[in-house]
Amino acid sequence: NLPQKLSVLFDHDGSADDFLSLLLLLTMDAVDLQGICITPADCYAEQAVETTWKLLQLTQRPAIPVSVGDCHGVNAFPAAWRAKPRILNALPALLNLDPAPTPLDARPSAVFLRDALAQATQPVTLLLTGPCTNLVQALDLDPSIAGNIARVVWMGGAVDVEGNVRTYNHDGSAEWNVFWDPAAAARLLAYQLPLTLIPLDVTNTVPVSKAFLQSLARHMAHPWANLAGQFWATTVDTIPAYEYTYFMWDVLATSYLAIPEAFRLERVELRVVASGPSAGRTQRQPGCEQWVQVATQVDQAAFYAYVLQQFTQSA
Ligand code: AGV
Ligand code: CA
Repeated sequence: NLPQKLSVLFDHDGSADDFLSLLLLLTMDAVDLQGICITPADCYAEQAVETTWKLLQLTQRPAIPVSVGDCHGVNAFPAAWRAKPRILNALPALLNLDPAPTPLDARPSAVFLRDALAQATQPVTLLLTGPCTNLVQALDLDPSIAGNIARVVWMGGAVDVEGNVRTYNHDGSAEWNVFWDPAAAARLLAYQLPLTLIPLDVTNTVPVSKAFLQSLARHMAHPWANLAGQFWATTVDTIPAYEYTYFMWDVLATSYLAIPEAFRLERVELRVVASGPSAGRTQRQPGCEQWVQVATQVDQAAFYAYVLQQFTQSA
């Protein structure tokens, strides 16, 4: 008997580390990627679709369906961040690939997700590396799909640490993926699915370090190491007005699918602040009965070693 693969649906929002997550996911032999949804949050959808398709071509997976979400966060990402990944499509490794090799799935991501989950023949793991709006819309369309969700793994939140939102009229306590659509996040928690959060508490411990990039660059003869190194190089000028460091955010959440044993989790009762100066804050609230698994620590060395191994393995 072959061990059963993990059936995965991936919803990303088009920032550089979302694509590094996609590349990492596509290197995982134990993952069967069923479809990709794009949330137009930390990206412009058109560019994000193009990069997604190009990565699927490079990794010889052209049949994986791609859909775009019909959703708008109440708190938009800075335009400079959204436009930034456009540079990825101009890198020599991607520039000459077909920008639109297949049609986009005609359904908005919420409908795509609902259908994919309704038709699933085994429980599906949802990996979210942007806001959770598409999934919440899908659950609203048909709450019974919850029965086919094995687990939701979401890069989002800041539980016992400061957030990373630095904007007018905000106290800085929220993480961006939650802040984009706080109401959706609040509803996701209320759905009480098996949910594992990979919040800033743990992503803060894994910066995109120069030492890591140097070890990757030593393997630049390998196509994935080369491409990943170039993607990360586009992030080193992160706008100082907001932050000084780019973190492994989404890549860490993605690695959880393959190396869960490297993480320490805590069961927490959590609520989301819906509005006001702390909008999007994820806060412990004993007694609220919204139980979530929160990653609080990771074995950093094991994580960096895993990513390096995946991007340097022979295809
Ligand atoms: O808050 C982290 C989330 C992750 O999903 N994103 C980036 C990752 O894809 C928002 C974000 C925070 N700081 C950023 C972000 C920055 N300096 N540039 C772009 N996006
Ligand atoms: Ca993201």
